[in-house]
Amino acid sequence: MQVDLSTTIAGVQLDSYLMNASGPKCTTWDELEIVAQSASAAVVTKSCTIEFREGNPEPRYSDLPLGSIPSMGLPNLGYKAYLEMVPKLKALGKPVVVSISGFSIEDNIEMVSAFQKSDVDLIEVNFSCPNIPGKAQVAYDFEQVECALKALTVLGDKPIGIKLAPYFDMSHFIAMANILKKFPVKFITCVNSIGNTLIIDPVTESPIIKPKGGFGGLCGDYIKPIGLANVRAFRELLTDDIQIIGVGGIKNGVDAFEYLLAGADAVQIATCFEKEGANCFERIENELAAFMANKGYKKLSDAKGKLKPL
Ligand code: RRO
Repeated sequence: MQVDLSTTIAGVQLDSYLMNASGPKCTTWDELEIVAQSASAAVVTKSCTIEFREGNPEPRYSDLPLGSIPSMGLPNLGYKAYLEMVPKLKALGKPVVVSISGFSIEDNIEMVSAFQKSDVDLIEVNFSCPNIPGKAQVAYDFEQVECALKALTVLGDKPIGIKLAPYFDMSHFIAMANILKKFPVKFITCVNSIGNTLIIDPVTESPIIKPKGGFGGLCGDYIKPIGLANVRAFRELLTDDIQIIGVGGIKNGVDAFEYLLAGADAVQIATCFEKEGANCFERIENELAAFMANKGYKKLSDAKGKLKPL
């Protein structure tokens, strides 16, 4: 039985439910071209800043048995390079999602304004990079989120979404949902890595990555229950005009299905793409289709948000 995994985010048609996450292997033209040629439903860029950034000192990424811990520090080509790439990226035939991550509201206004005038399909504003020394995650400062959304949602008609940090308290889900409802935000992407986690190597007696004394963003299997809870909580608190892209620990079709039950409209893959390469999109898509077919589901909406209460 064929299962239809097509979806839409803010009116943008996606041929499947899976795409790459802003993060691994999406910084350079060559990397983005590989994503475009894979089964990823869209091409999502690495978060960009006003200027080119080298990023944090190495070692700044480590694989872990159940995931990874990056502290890349936003290495990217600078937003103008991505702006120039947009027509070429679009010519590869897939929706293009640009991720921006300014260091101030002014930075984000400059970048959102520029991409509003481009041909990108969606703009994802990253409020949750945990790995810049001395910079707090905007997503944990509700007042700042509100100020930023006020400024960023009036700059044009292209749909804007925001990439959220993981939240761990019901009061925070409620506070953030109430802010989101005040603005024409079209989607949220949750969750970013769990910031400021520490992995210690007991043999060397050192952290395993260098930046921030070893504090980095935890990714992969470790964070799947947190990602699922964030998607679920926001799905229950928000109205349907704000869609949800789930991310966190998806490495097979069953993981992707669990995010669907929690209420995700689409999902993004980070660590698994980093570890396995671009074949992961087709593999996970096939696994999801097979798992759903086995249950008799024909399309995403048959299961979307339909987590059954115990
Ligand atoms: O570049 C990074 O270190 C990074 C970013 Br921008 C982010 O949003 N999340 C993350 O775990 N790492």
